[in-house]
Amino acid sequence: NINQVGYRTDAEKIAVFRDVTDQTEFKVVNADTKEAVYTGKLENKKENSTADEINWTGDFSSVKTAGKYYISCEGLDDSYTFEIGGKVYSDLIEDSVRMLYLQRCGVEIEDEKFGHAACHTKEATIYGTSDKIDVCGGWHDAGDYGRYVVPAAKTIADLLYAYQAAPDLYGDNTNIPESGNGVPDILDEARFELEWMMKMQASDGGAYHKVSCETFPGYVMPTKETAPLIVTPVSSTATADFCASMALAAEFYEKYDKDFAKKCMDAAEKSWAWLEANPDFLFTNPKDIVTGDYGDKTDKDERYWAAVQMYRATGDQKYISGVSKAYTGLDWSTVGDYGNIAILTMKGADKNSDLYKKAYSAVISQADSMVKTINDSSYGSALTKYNWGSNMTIANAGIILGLANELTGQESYFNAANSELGYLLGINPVGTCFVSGYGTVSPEHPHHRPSMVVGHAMKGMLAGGVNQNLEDSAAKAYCRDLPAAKCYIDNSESYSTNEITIYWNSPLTYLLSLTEKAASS
Ligand code: 9MR
Ligand code: ZN
Repeated sequence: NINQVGYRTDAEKIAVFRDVTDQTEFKVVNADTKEAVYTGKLENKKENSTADEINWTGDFSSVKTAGKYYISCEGLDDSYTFEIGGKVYSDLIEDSVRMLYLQRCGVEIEDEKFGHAACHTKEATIYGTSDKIDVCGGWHDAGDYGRYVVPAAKTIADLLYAYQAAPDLYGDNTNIPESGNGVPDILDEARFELEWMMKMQASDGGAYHKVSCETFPGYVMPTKETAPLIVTPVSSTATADFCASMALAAEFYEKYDKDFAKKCMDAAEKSWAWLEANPDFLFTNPKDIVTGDYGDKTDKDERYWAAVQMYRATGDQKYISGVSKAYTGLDWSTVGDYGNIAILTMKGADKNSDLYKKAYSAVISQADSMVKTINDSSYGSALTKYNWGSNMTIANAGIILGLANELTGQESYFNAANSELGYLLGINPVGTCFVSGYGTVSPEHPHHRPSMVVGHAMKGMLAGGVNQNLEDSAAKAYCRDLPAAKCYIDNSESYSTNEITIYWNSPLTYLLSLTEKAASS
């Protein structure tokens, strides 16, 4: 199993072998000339109990000449052909963001295959009232067309921090309507979501949790989902995430549009006031709206992120006066590490402050334990358990490792971050590159309504990936006899393994940013 999208010229290069009997060697073969350019040893024999395999690895890091290659090993099938090169991830980075354009709601989408007229343009009713508001805009969350503030905030954070990590990677010509306007397209794309989020702010400063219809639609294009839209009540998680996103955004748009930056900051302050006025807020989703829950047991980590982000935006200590510990998580439900990233990458951060030190040790201790797990795993995976959206968790681990590398300059963190990228792009027990349209074998039947209607997968979407809990009928049918790390099925009915979301794509973008930057420095 190889990284199907390719290896950077100077990076560590690993292939994983299974079904090895008495072989001890492998060869790297030039795909054009069929000449072996390198012979290496199979090493690191490991039993992988989650994949129920015995694996070996082959290290061919010393092959540094750009070109197309495959791996051959006597008695085994040849690997897929892969590339070694300086810019193997450029298209992937661009498409990982352009996918968000194709998820836009409320506006006409221009695309040869996935274009459509403006969808979801009617006003929405606020749950339990007859009040109507305009919440047009934003991205469809996933394979469904709901729009939810909590996962939106994760996506925004990933995009803006991806841009912060390596601004040079992001151009102004990725074929979105704003291309050529002098603002990097990734910021234009994020702004599209931010403007929608602003519409989700209630007059008291709180953020409504979500807008969707009462149930999920059939397998139709977004324009065909015409049931009434309902905005569900304010939640403290959505409000804190909103606050953090707006405070972060204010920083990035200052250079391009001062008025917009100010609007972001005003919205952030208003939501902060709501958080202060509602310290013990409990929220449960109305049960009669069966779309995505994005519920939570605690809002402490969201409040931590908001506090740190407000401090970073204003320099005012008052925001962090109540902070006593660093929280963790880059999930939609645990977001503490965004607070840690905010302080650790803040310009002029006081490295001796309690806040900085706690954030630093939270990140490094997670990274250290991830490195251990990755080194113990024959596929270089940071996970020992695979839940819904495991590919996001893998990408999130890569982000923590990339950050640890940035903070310490230690190569072991960089290699581990690259392992997570390798896992996502093909070095995994199911031999799949999890990004549609990339690599040799990738999702062709994602649970993504536009792709299902059009009849083939939109390009550049990261599937949720392996989920050992078998939470849909296709997974139950096709994966029931499989070992945990192989519970994935490229079937459009498998929403628990093969759906796509905006917040699974965005950590891939961020991970790519961090590793590209580290590779070039
Ligand atoms: O990503 C979410 C995952 O962590 C949860 O386990 C799962 C079940 O609650 O929901 C996932 O989110 C889905 C959301 O509820 C609706 N839109 C599609 C999302 C991805 O499957
Ligand atoms: Zn829509």
